[in-house]
Amino acid sequence: MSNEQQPRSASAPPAPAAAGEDWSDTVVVVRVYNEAPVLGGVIRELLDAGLRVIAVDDASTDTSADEIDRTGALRVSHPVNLGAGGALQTGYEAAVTFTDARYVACFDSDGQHQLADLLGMVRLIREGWDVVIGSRFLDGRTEMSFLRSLILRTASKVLNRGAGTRLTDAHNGLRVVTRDIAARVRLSHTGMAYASELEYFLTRPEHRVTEFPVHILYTDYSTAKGQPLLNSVNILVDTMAHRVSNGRTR
Ligand SMILES: Nc1nc2c(ncn2[C@@H]2O[C@H](COP(=O)(O)OP(=O)(O)O)[C@@H](O)[C@H]2O)c(=O)[nH]1
Ligand SMILES: [Mg+2]
Repeated sequence: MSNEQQPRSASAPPAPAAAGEDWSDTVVVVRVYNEAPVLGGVIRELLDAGLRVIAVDDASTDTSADEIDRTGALRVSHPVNLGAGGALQTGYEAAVTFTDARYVACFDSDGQHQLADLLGMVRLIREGWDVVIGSRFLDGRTEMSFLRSLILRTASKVLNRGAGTRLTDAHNGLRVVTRDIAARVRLSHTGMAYASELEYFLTRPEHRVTEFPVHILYTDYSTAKGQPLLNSVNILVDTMAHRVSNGRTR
């Protein structure tokens, strides 16, 4: 199978609410690091829609673990902070070990991701894709600074050149993958540097990969907590470094 991205058009209507649809084929990994003020609302919305949720508490020092338990979601806790990549690896392993879900999604606990986007991505992967990656650049809904946009677009170009893909947003945290793919992910980077490693794996030529337009909300809460522009710069540098050290040849 070839890696044929056919991004959903920018005019694709947002997915309607979950009402009546069965989402039990999907488990959502929600990584949590000190998100007590908002994570309850995020997880409850997913559970109320009928999705299964595994929350990975990455050794939070606030009351996040209690907040997770109050929602009734399955909680897996790290004894020490491993970073977003380590939390994702744990989440994928837990999803495959503890559920029989066909699809494994990843959703931020900081309120930046939208349920409607996730549901649209699940509908899309059911059509036969292996990987559906969210993109902030397929429509104009996500507002971000020119500089952040430039850096993220450049990182995507670097990845595309190395991986032979045509992604518009290579570092979007909202992703849905098949169970088989989730079972084969082996991240060696645990911190934010995991992103390039993951994208190179997800976009391997044998995987059927596509994008779906998503709206990332840069709320006061999430920006205050830490979406520094430096993150985007790190992503770009890391993507280049990863390409140099792992440069895939297709
Ligand atoms: N920043 C950060 N986030 C973590 C960590 N462990 C788990 N997470 C969670 O991983 C998700 C992504 O982190 P976030 O800072 O929002 O990164 P971004 O939105 O991808 O730029 C959030 O739900 C965090 O709560 C960690 O050590 N650092
Ligand atoms: Mg986030």
